[in-house]
Amino acid sequence: MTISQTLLERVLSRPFKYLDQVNSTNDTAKAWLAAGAPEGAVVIAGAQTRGRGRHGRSWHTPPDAALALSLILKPPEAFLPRLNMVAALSVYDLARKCGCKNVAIKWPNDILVDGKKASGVLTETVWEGGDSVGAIVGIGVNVRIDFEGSALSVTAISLEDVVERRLDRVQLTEFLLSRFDYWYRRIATPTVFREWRARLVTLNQTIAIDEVKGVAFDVTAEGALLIRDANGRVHQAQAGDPVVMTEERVR
Ligand code: BT5
Repeated sequence: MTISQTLLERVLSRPFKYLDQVNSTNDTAKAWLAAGAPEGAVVIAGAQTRGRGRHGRSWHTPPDAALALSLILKPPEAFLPRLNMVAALSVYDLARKCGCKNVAIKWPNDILVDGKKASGVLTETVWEGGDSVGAIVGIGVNVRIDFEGSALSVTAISLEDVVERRLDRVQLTEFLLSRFDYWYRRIATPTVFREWRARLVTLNQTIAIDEVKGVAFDVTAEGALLIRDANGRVHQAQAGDPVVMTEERVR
């Protein structure tokens, strides 16, 4: 079944816009924020033609095979770093709810199922004269994208591949947003950071990130990754893509 405005209206009790196709739900959400969207409003799309990842990368969202949505939020600035954590925790809960057993968060906010990426999060803050006027939390979840034969097949996975049954994207959307609200209500407490940290598969892995190689031994409360290199020096990564090293490659 495809998602529609009518089907979503039955389960969502928040302001939302459903569009069959957009360039990027983050861009539509930004425009809605500028036009006065209320906190918690969400843009949901059936497909994205120019879905975006971090650092200008692209995000693949073919029609009716994924969740692609962007929440509009206005948290106090101090809590902005926790939005990624809230999003990652919500998707983690969603994957578990679907029946996936082997779910983990790869720092900073990829959701891995059976070691492959099932979801990504792109949070963008909108600033006006040095103040944040809101943030857009974009979440993409692969539900039944067929990656076979594509370059992504090695690293990406869809939830239906894992649970081997048909999933209802309207129900998934409703559950994901309700878990988002659950964690977002706790954003001012230490719980969000603690629970996000507890689900990070990256901790204690030997990784390479940018020019640094070492053991990712912890994260800061703002979400930065702490890496200890072979000389005992500690490095901090704010963003990036950790690559897990085998012992061989470290030496
Ligand atoms: C992300 O970026 O993982 C953030 C993705 C956020 C997507 C959502 S969808 C709703 C909202 N609207 C948007 O326009 N974006 C957000 P990053 O960590 O940079 O990962 C991007 C990389 O993941 C790409 O370079 C590909 O290698 C890979 N990739 C692209 N599409 C994928 C997919 N559907 N599943 C798994 N991997 C994918």
